[in-house]
Amino acid sequence: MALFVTAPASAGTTLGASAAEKGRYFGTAVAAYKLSENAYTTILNREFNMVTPENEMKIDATEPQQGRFSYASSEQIVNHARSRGMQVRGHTLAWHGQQPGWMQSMEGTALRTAMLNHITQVATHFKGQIYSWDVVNEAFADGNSGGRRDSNLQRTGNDWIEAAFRAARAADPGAKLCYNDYNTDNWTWAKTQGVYNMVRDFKARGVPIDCVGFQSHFNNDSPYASNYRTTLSSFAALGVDVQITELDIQGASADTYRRVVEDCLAVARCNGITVWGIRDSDSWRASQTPLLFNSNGSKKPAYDAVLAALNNGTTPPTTAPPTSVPPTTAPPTTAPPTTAPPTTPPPGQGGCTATVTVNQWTGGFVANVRVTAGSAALNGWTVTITLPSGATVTNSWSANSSGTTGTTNWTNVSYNGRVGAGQSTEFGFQGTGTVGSPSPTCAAS
Ligand code: 9MR
Repeated sequence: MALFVTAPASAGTTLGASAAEKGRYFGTAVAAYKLSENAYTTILNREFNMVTPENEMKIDATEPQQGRFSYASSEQIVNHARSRGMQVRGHTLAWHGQQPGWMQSMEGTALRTAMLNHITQVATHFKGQIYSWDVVNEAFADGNSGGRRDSNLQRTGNDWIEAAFRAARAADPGAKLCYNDYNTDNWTWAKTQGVYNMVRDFKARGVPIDCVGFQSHFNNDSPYASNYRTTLSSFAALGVDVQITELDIQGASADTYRRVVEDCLAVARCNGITVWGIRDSDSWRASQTPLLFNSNGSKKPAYDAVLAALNNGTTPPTTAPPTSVPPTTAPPTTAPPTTAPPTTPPPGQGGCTATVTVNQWTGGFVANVRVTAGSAALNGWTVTITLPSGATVTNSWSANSSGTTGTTNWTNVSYNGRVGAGQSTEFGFQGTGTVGSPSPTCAAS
């Protein structure tokens, strides 16, 4: 008797096709000088439907001398991709890194003008050919400040990022405009919260931002964390798309790659995933063997895990789903009522619970609070948290607070008051001092 194992009819056999069946793309960074290498383009053309020039669209490549633009290698990649039905992510219009010498020595108004001109020229040149632009790259500082990185661009004024986005929108209104960064994958990290607050502010003030890129270079210093899905869904809840833009994983754990794919598939506004190179030998960190293909071009276990995850994923609902945190209430110990309960209790009557996750460092903290509706939908909620003396809230998101010290009441904002039965939403705050392990209470309203 013969046994046949058949894939579901809809299962794709390549990364790009399988991602497309889930309404997403699967991309890679591409180096122009490798396009003449057959082994490289064979994999590229077979597997991927999104391409990011690895270095060719950076400022030093596209404007090597001020006012003299150079597009040969970037056009080579764009033409290779688009002639084969692949789309292109543009990377990057404004960055402290890889500036040409003339820009490195600039400051102030002259630099601001030069930056805006660069954005206008390059985005106009590629107008209509770019799926999404990394308009600004890596503008936030590492560590616990949650603030901006110092650079000559930052020193032109804190509004340099929004000025960059406005110039990009004017030049190519059809491209999605992204802010892109690394070490912003872990929801509890101050840098993540800093970027989150900027995006929330941009959305509130109408700055034209459409997406946030999460580079997702995972390694021993910046490992994948299980709250990654919370990061993606929290940003998406601000009204932006999210994209995984430079994925590589030290050691290429198949399990971690699978989880990253599942996290993207679980968030409706996660548009797709780009890995930062094809073969391990193509990686900027080749010694970490972080990619999906061996240096000889063969598929690694991580490749199989990614393909399987893409094929098993289900189409998510159009609103961001709750992340998979188990319910915090214990199951009832009493026997169920003998009469059938109402199937749809009125809003709020099922109560709510709240849990808090704290990231504490010397002198400061970030607290993330998850509000979970009970057996009925919430129309609004209030969470009460008592802060120990010495702890002071300096900043918060996705809730309004009654105060900054002592007993604080946190109520929903307009877009997160409605929570379906058994569903969750999140808010958070940052502060100085030591917050300990608060025990929040939740009341439905
Ligand atoms: O992969 C890129 C490598 O070839 C360059 O030498 C390097 C120089 O800055 O940039 C690498 O790509 C970076 C990307 O542009 C932004 N995020 C971090 C990437 C890895 O350094």
